[in-house]
Amino acid sequence: MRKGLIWVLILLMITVGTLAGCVKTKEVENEAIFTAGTYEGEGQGHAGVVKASVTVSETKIEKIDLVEFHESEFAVEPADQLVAKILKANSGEVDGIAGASLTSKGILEAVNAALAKAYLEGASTAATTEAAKEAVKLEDRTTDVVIIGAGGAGLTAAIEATQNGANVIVVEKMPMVGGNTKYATGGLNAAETSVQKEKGIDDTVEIFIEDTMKGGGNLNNPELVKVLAENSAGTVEWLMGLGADLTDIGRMGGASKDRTHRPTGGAPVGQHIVDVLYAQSQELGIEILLESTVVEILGDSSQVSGVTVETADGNYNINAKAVIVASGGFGANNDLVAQFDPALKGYGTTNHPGATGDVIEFAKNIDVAYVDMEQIQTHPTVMPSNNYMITEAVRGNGAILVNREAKRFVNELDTRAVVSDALLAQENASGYLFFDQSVRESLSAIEGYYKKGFLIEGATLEEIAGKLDIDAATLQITIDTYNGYVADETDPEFSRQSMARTLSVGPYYAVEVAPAVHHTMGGLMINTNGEVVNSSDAVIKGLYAAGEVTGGVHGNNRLGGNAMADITIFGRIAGKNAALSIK
Ligand code: MEZ
Repeated sequence: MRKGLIWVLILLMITVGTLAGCVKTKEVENEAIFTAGTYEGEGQGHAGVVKASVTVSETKIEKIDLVEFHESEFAVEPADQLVAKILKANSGEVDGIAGASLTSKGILEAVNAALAKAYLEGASTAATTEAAKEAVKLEDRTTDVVIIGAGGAGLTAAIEATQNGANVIVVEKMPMVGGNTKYATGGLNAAETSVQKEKGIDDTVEIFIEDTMKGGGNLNNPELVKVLAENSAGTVEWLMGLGADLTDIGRMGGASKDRTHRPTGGAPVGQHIVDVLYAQSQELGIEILLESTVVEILGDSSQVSGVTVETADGNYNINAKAVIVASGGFGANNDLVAQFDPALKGYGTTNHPGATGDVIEFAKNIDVAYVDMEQIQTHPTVMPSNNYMITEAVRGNGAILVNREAKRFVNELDTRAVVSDALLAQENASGYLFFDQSVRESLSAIEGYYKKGFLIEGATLEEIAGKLDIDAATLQITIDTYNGYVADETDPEFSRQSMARTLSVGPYYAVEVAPAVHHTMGGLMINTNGEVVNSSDAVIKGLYAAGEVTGGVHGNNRLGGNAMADITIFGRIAGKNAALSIK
């Protein structure tokens, strides 16, 4: 029944279509189309007015400055890409950047309003007509394994496949590697590691499995969860062998043991792991093609044979014996998110702009099976003002949540679904993440938030209560009560298990937080070998997948730290098996 509903939604999505057409545009060269000068134009972006100052010579758009731009930090990269695209096309008639549609709309409106003032009479239409779109066929290529996506899963798979003797090409639509992995902060979950043993943490693979199944509402595929837990320690060793620092350990929501591995001092894990994987891929000579979008998987529901790639210069096929899909989830595509979970329409997201679920489009001809597409997770502690995620590790290291009545309202380390719902039930559908100087000093990721100016600071509880406009006396009672629970090692109000430290050392800090879309748990159905299956439950020969593009590992709620484990563990499995399959 559920599968039927999913297919209706997928068909709907296919008809809506989310991919921008990538075609080569012909330019009008050496023909005067502008009156040289600098012109201004305005548009409406996601977060307000976008104003562009556009400088043109007689034949060319020379420079674009976004002189007014209020979009979030996550929109800066796509905005730069769009400006580069307009300059390259020498025209404002280009497609927006996937995943940043409203920001793109604002920029394009502003640039085109400026260009309208610059065009010589009649030239605008002439230029547009001349820029008639024309696909160019480039020369095809051949390799052993082609990997779609250069995020954490794709890079990991590329390394394993290469180390197992395959020639590999990685195809990435964004102008940089890393995907969502570069935003991961909290850490990577693993049980029975050498690092845990050194710290005397008594964890087991079985407890890791239990936590993951319970956290996912037992909707997870237990076989995949077993693979995740059993291979976690080995993968931590593998990453450390490549030079990763995973020697600090913390606790995330829904975990009953400290098993979230992260760099020394609690530094953000994602960019570090991307740097390690990228350096290794370069050392191995792996070819990574950026700004190259896969638009089709070649083959059918029984066997695949490569991919079709689109670039600004044209299209070509990469013929391959195996294809690994590691293209990530769809958290940045709110139209898709809302089709699967209408309650999330209009939500912000923690995802990078490329997380748009392109697999729905490029795999539509091979009848892949999808699982759990409607399972979409919100992360509870995201700043509503700019969609910046404040890592769960802050709570793991001792922070609490208070509402506008200055009271706690939830076990802060319950699963994300529970904490998100609790936040939404508060006044303004948000709350304050609250901690003291000792928590700040325990986690270096917090220094980043401090330097970015995200934290509200008060020397005393009274001062910070004033800044938050909440009742100081109630806040004092809340903190005293909580500190008592820490001392007693029991929280009779909310049954919080891990209370790392009391909140008693000023200054105190707070940041307003609310839920935003974080992880799409559904995706391609895979087996324990990382092979993709079709809608008749048969393996599609030569097709593998890993990471957030797959479904089944996390059930209805992914535990913090399990994404980094998922991408690296299943990335390794897919890479190795793809390479071995072609020998
Ligand atoms: O795995 C995650 O999503 C995670 C640990 C996020 C975070 O809060 O840092």
